[in-house]
Amino acid sequence: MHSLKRGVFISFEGVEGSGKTTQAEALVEWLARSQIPHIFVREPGSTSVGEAIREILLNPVNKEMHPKCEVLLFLAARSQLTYEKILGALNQKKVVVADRFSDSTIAYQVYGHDLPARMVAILNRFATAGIKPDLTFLVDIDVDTGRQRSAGNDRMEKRDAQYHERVREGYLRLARRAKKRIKILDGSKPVDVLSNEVIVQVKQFLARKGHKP
Ligand code: Z5A
Repeated sequence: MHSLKRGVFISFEGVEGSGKTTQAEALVEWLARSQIPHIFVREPGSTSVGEAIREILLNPVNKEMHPKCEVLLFLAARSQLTYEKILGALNQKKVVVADRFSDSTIAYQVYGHDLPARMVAILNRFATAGIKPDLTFLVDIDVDTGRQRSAGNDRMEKRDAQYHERVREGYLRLARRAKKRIKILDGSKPVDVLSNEVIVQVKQFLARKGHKP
């Protein structure tokens, strides 16, 4: 069993169908094979409160949901996940792998819906005790290819292509602003090529944090 000097928080981001879940799962398999203590969470969800909120958020019946209500629900689910699972795992020096975290809210609600960035940042800090990922993989793909890959049936996926273009552009802007933390992956590459790139980068990252294999 390997031990880390401190917890490490890794998130995966991208537009629908980018392949981020596939890559997050591949990393989790590698962590398990390498006997590195870890947890895997997805957003919104991974707690019973969060999964109930996910159902409300993604249900196409809730078409009338206001963007302010939407952002507060995402943040409510994130807050529960942070306090119920993530903070404890980081304190226990585990690797936390998250399929989406705060960058999703900036991309989808700030860039996608034009909600005020400063207010969302304040609310996000309040919801999460200020934690943020140490390392983020942004799986970038053009919106059309992503939409062809995904089922496209939930309330968020049903939004028009222009909305998803704003989200993609938002992610790319975030990555330009946080080059050290956010690593862009070309989501059009084959799954195995991408998962090798992720594992190489995670190994280097953990080594820099003092982790000895
Ligand atoms: N949302 C938000 O608005 N604000 C927030 O704060 C948060 C979320 C946290 C739920 O997310 C929605 O909530 C999401 C953002 C919003 N809405 N949208 N749109 P989700 O993560 O549950 O849903 P998703 O983003 O739509 O996930 P997805 O469609 O499942 O996409 P994915 O995770 O990027 O892809 P995947 O499941 O890994 O792969 C999709 C398919 O492509 C699958 O058949 C794979 O086998 C295939 N695939 C994967 N990689 C490849 C490669 N490299 N080549 C070819 N085919 C591939």
